Amino acid sequence: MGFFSKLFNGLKKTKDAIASKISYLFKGELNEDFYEELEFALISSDMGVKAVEEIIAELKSIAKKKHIKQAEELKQELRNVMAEMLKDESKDLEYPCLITFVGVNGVGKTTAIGKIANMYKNQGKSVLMVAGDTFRAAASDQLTEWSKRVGVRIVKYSEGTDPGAVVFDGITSAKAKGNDVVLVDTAGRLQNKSNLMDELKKIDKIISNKWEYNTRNYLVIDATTGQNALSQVEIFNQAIGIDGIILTKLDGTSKGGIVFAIKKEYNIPIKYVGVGEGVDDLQPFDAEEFANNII
Ligand SMILES: Nc1nc2c(ncn2[C@@H]2O[C@H](COP(=O)(O)OP(=O)(O)OP(=O)(O)O)[C@@H](O)[C@H]2O)c(=O)[nH]1
Ligand SMILES: [Mg+2]
Repeated sequence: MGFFSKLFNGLKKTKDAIASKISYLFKGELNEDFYEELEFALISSDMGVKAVEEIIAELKSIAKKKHIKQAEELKQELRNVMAEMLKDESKDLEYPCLITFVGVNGVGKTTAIGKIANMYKNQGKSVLMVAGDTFRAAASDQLTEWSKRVGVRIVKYSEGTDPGAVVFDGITSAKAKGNDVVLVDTAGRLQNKSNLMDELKKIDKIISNKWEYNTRNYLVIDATTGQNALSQVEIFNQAIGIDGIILTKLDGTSKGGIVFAIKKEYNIPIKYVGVGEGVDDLQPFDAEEFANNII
């Protein structure tokens, strides 16, 4: 199955959830009841109040401007407004660059690194993985497996090593070898949350001191968590600043509407979406494609 059919299938639950709530609305005359029902339906699709209010206001203004009288004619406009809202306006990455992957445990950080390493490798970039999750021995084993599978270099140390030291050595090594892309894995769980944030801040500081090129902090979020995703964005963004979101496990949930809430509340672009466990099941996020798929 190709990625687009996978994305389509991956988003099927989200699409069905939204479609089942709104499709019957787009009939008949456009009036205040229509907007109210649409607002309610979208909010109950995990899109978040702010995003929905903006979408409704935008639709009203379009309807006025274009003299739209029938609800049906507004459906395509809804798709356009959604695509516009999700549009990524951040600058393209320049190389060399170092990307740090953060997120609570089990969301799919290590898997995302494997998939993204593969993507870069296929583009002809030289990639280095850095096993910054030293909390569990299995973590660096898992990343090592990916490095072998994809065929890229990895810097790793034994369990319990200071992750800052691993990152430091990773950077030194990447500079010596002239790598284009450095992908840093981090722990998702430590003794407690404040330990985790302290550790991430330390890693972030070492990176900003030692790596003078481009950096990005990508927060990996499991789409099945729904609204809880927002508090994860809040916490990690406050600790180290988040430049992009990777939304995984869209294949297993109807809660894909959360991308609107994240974009609207934090103005952080969605960079990648994951729709499965295979090496090709993660792709750059495309706002147009996403909006087409759910409307
Ligand atoms: N269905 C599905 N499963 C995924 C996706 N991404 C990751 N997974 C699975 O989720 C599980 C956890 O993935 P990891 O990459 O180990 O997550 P992590 O964030 O590194 O976890 P910790 O290192 O424990 O913090 C694995 O079984 C992955 O195969 C996805 O997009 N869809
Ligand atoms: Mg991991």
